[in-house]
Amino acid sequence: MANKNQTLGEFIIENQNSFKYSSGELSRLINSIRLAAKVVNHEVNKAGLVDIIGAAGETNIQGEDQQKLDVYANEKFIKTLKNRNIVCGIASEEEDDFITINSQDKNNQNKYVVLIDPLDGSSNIDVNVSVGTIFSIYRRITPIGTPVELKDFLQEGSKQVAAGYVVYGTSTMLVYTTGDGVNGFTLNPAIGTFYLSHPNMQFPENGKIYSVNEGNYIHFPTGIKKYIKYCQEEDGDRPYTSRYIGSLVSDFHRNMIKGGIYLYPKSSKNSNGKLRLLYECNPIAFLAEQANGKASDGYTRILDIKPTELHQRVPFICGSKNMVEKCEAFMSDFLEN
Ligand code: P6P
Repeated sequence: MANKNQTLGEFIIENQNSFKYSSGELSRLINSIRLAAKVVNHEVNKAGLVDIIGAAGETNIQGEDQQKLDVYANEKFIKTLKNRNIVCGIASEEEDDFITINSQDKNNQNKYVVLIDPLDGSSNIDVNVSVGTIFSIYRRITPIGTPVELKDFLQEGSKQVAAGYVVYGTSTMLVYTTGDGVNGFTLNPAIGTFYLSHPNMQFPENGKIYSVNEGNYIHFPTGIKKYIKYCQEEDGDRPYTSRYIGSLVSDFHRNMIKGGIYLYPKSSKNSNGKLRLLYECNPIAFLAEQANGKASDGYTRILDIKPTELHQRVPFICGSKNMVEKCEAFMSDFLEN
């Protein structure tokens, strides 16, 4: 039972035994993410003060200008996970390929792999808009003690053992699930401690917020266009309110608390949408379902999609269950050829 104001450390210990694989390693893994989140939070909060924002002059595998804070966050999470010697492999949006940890150590009994988007929404950094870190954790499927393989990362989202995000906003929060509900912890920066501020987070089944980049409207499939017009019609509790921050973690976090739907559909510009299945959509979808919400690509449950590539993109519709199902109904009524 969650009691408010419990620290994250106390919560992890108290709930460790409820986790079916409870061996303490996952607790140590969540603790290492907690540490990295505090270190990155410190840099994010002073990004405007030192010459750490602005492009690092390089582009990442996504072909996007790599902001220095992207590089910093990526390095910090990878270093923290490596130093704690808890995982056997890491995949990151900022790394072309997955990283093998301690493959030469025959005594390496590490059984978890972590996939991260170290700083999602990084285009918001130099305009002081909130950004986030997203993480996804699986048990490896290849033999313990051997080098990790790509198949350890290409597991369906339904196989995740834990997932969560850090949102660096007006306050910094760590929100995660191990498959037994979603709990949110707020950082007290004065003492560097996360406190349980949002126990058992649940999506309202209905909401009044829709989050989509309407600048892409003309490129959307017909079903999405029809759903957006439905959101804008006067009827019952509509029109809805449009809120789009341009940071998945922030839009998702607000919608989970207030009720709403987030859409990043495919379009004539992006045939599979923009968001990455493994370290954006799967962890967010796991959280959504654990919070009584829903996540699909418009037709298929996100957590059922069998990944084929580390950085593959999928269309993403996620949020309050009734809103997602209404959008899916429009998608099926206007099936695209
Ligand atoms: P657009 C940030 O780059 C991100 O991956 C999500 O956090 C965000 O919701 C989306 O892309 C914004 O993309 O094309 O609307 O700017």
